[in-house]
Amino acid sequence: LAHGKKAVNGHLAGVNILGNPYIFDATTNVPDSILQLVGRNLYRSPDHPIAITKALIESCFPKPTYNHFTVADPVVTTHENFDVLGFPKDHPGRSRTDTYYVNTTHLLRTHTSAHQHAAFQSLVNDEAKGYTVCADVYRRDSIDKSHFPVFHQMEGARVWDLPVSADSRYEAQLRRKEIIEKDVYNLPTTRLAVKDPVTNFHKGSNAAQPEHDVEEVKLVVAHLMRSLEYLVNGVFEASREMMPPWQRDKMGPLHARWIEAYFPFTSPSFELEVLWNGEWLELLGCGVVQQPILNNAGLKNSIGWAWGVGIERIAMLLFGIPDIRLFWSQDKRFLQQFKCGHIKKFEPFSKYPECYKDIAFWINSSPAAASPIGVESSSGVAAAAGGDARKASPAETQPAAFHENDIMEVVRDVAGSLVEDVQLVDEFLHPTTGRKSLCYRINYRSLERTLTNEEVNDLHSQVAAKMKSLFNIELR
Ligand code: FA5
Ligand code: MG
Repeated sequence: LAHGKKAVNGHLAGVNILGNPYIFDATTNVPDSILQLVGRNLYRSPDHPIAITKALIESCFPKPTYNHFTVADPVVTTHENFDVLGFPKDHPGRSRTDTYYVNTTHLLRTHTSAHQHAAFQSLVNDEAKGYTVCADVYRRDSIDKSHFPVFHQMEGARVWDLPVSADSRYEAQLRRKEIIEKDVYNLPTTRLAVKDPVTNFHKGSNAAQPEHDVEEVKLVVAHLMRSLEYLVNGVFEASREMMPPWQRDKMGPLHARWIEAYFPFTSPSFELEVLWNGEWLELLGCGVVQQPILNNAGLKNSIGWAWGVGIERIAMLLFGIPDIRLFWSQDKRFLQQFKCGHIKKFEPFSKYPECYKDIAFWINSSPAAASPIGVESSSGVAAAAGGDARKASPAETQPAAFHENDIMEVVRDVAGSLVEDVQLVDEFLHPTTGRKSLCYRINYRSLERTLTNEEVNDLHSQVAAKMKSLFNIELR
């Protein structure tokens, strides 16, 4: 069992996650429906598309240069997930509307970067100069075909030693330049058409860090970009190979583009997008590691890059899997299609009918506006997140101000993976009262069977009831 609950004085006051007990408090907002998914470890079933993709990515970052890790337990401290990475105190990622908190000090990791510090520490005095780490990560997020509250990430990093003494700096840089350039040339990316960003490494918010040599940073960035293009090119080649020749020959290159990005723990930072089914799809974020992070981990004399990729995004591309919920399917018609080490196009089994329902409501002006994590006293959001946290939460007399991610959470809690997507279809500001009205369209569809009308109506009225009881809104 991944988790079991403990009752204290008749109240559900905590939870056991993978053998470790946690006490709930006013910050708790992790619902049961999410805890159910902890410990599934999809990447450990060799025939699962997540595991096949993980292995393919690892093969692009081979031993002995890179060590490969996985971390089964998703509970980390706020220090590991945010503080050590330099997240500002008011960063939106820390908010309870975005993150699942077990309690004030512990949360379900929102990214594999939560293990960056430990992974860098493991490189001190090690033969390896880099690592990959793969794990399940958790986010309160919107619901659609490419977003699910639990998904998998893989992070990679590579460091090079910096010369200790200033004398050897120039010579060492030349040597390193040679090594990096040789690496870069050895990474074929023939099938890729890439657009680079125009970056000014000298100034601006995405510049080289002050303690770095700009020429050196350019090289490290080139190595980073080529390494990731090599990865994407490899994935694309693998998916081309499963096409019939007549189709393969007609295919042009894969279009990709680099765009500038921001992460608290890298500078400069970038994201890589690919053109897929006519739309730009973000695959990964990356950048040159903030020097204080390396220094804190005992790598004072190193410079390095890091990246983080969504495994589902790559797997969807590779296998042609159309809906991110399918990865969690226990349906044999899904699971039996994949075999360790083989890439093959997913053959959709019959799609069951969809059923749309709308929910519209007025937002009442709320006296208790949302406040940042830690300061919040009224915990309607914890309540929104589900059963247990709600009972444990001390203050919940006032309905909370509504946030977009809250409806996603309510829907998920009521209907789980029976919902394909939730979209805001109408937004209206009343001209005289100034009140705002929102209308969301919920698309109910099971991947495994046809839902009955009664069933959908029942789910939908549960969603409405829950919304009404938890938030300061008025259903229309
Ligand atoms: C991060 O999580 C950074 N930790 C990545 C990073 C690592 C940057 C190291 C620099 C250095 P981001 O939030 O953009 O960044 O997520 C990274 C990738 O995860 C995205 O590009 C996307 O592929 C995937 N992803 C993000 N949210 C979801 C989601 N809800 N469902 C599926 N995949 C997602
Ligand atoms: Mg991103």
